[in-house]
Amino acid sequence: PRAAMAPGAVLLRGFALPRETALRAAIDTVTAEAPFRHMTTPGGFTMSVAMTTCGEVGWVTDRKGYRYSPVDPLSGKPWPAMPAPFRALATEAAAAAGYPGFHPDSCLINRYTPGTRLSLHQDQDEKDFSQPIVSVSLGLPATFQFGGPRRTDPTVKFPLSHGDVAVWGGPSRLFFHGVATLKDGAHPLLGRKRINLTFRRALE
Ligand code: MD3
Ligand code: FE
Repeated sequence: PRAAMAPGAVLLRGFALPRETALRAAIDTVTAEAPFRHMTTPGGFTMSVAMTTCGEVGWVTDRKGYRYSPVDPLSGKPWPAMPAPFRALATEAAAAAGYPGFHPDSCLINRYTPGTRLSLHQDQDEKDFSQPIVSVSLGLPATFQFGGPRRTDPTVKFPLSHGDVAVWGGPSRLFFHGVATLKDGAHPLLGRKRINLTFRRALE
């Protein structure tokens, strides 16, 4: 099923379900090389969500600011390559949502455990905002909070479940969004956590 969430934003419920086994194996491959870590915001807060990356560049934050880096600051080495099942899923989901020709160069992997959250923010560290963002939800369900172009715009809540894929393009690309505090639970495949894959084209 395909549903519009906002202008340019499309929710593909269950789109990743047929690929869950391959995705899970690919996540394990990436995190063996580039482990999950809790990064620090420029304001000095430690993020409750743990993150890692694969692809040509990875989104990082520390006291110096937010940016894309070609190397993992933990190892000093390039990020792991983007696994083929990741790449295929992102490109196919974007096309299904009306954005053909999407070729991400970065995949941020977010790990939520019960009690963690991602506060309201915009994704604006990429060069070309005409490129959409594809996000994949795996594991425990979450409540996604979706606002508008201004921080003070009212938010609407969307439940996101295992296998759901959302594509954010057009005007929604720069909308404020966040994830409410994750409720406790256990998922049959992933256990007590939620994994989110966020595919972006960061460079030109
Ligand atoms: C709406 N991740 O990594 S995915 C992020 O579930 C991020 O981990 C959340 O926000 C998560 O930056 C939400 C959905 C998402 C991703 C990017 C967006 C929604 C978006 C960009 C613009 C508008
Ligand atoms: Fe975001």
